[in-house]
Amino acid sequence: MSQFKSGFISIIGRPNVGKSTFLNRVIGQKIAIMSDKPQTTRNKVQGVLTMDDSQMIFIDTPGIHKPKHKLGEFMSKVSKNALREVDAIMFMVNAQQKLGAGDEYVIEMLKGSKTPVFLIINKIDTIHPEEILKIVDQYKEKYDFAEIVPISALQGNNVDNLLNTLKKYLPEGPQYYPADQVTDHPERFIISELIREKALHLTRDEVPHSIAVEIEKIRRDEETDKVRVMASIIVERDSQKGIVIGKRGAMLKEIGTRARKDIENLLGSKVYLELWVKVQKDWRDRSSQLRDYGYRDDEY
Ligand SMILES: Nc1nc2c(ncn2[C@@H]2O[C@H](COP(=O)(O)OP(=O)(O)OP(=O)(O)O)[C@@H](O)[C@H]2O)c(=O)[nH]1
Ligand SMILES: [Mg+2]
Repeated sequence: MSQFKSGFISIIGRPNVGKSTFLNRVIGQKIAIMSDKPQTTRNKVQGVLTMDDSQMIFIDTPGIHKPKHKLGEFMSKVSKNALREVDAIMFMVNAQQKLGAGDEYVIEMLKGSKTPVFLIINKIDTIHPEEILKIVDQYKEKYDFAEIVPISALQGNNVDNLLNTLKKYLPEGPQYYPADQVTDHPERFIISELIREKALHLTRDEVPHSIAVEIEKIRRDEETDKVRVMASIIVERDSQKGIVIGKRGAMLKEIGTRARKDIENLLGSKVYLELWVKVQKDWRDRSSQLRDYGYRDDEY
């Protein structure tokens, strides 16, 4: 029998290319939040895929962009750090987007790395198959990729093939995590992210980027088996607070209803969710508040 294989695989690329969508698809569970807004992912999120003959640990990272504040700098560090000490790197691009300065920047980061880099052309469901070859040619000129794999993370096209190819690049190794563990993050983190996701989906412009979520309390009521979650949505200005609360609280109620459904799915029990909105002026540029909201420099 062949030996068990295991290893770490980083997923990097510009914002919005579908990194978290891919992670959730292969893990078969929502552990990383997704949205059509750029810069959705802010922390490193590890997803563990255990099979009979292998264990792949995927590392989802924040989309690489030019930081405009301390939060952006933190995100950028997280992404860069994820390139170290992994067995393979998936550089994901969006088939709909032209190879631009953002991709060139990522390619520069990859130069000098000894780790095999896969070019993943995602969202192929949105283009004509003939276009794929053109994209492949453009990227081939820029870097010597170990493999080039077109996929649709949303629809699942070619994802199994990608997993089989990745497996070939993994060394023989131990099973790092128990087979039933899908992520390294505690439930508390995922719950706060699910709330942030709903707030992201329902707001626009600068508001989604200005939101953080802080869990105040999670308590299971032994008698009813209901879980009570108390959380605050943090924004940067009073005007944003007004938007997140909405007319007669309608927006906050909608965020709560949507988040509660996802949290119930995650926990497998009924949830009672209480949300507040707080203003912390310019929190994205304040080190101590970044730490409070889970963007800690020592945790990437
Ligand atoms: N049509 C199509 N849309 C996709 C595909 N993969 C992801 N998307 C969409 O692209 C958007 C961004 O997806 P995410 O998974 O949040 O992207 P990301 O790369 O993690 O983004 P950041 O966390 O901001 O860096 C969402 O609206 C997804 O539904 C795909 O294969 N096809
Ligand atoms: Mg993401």
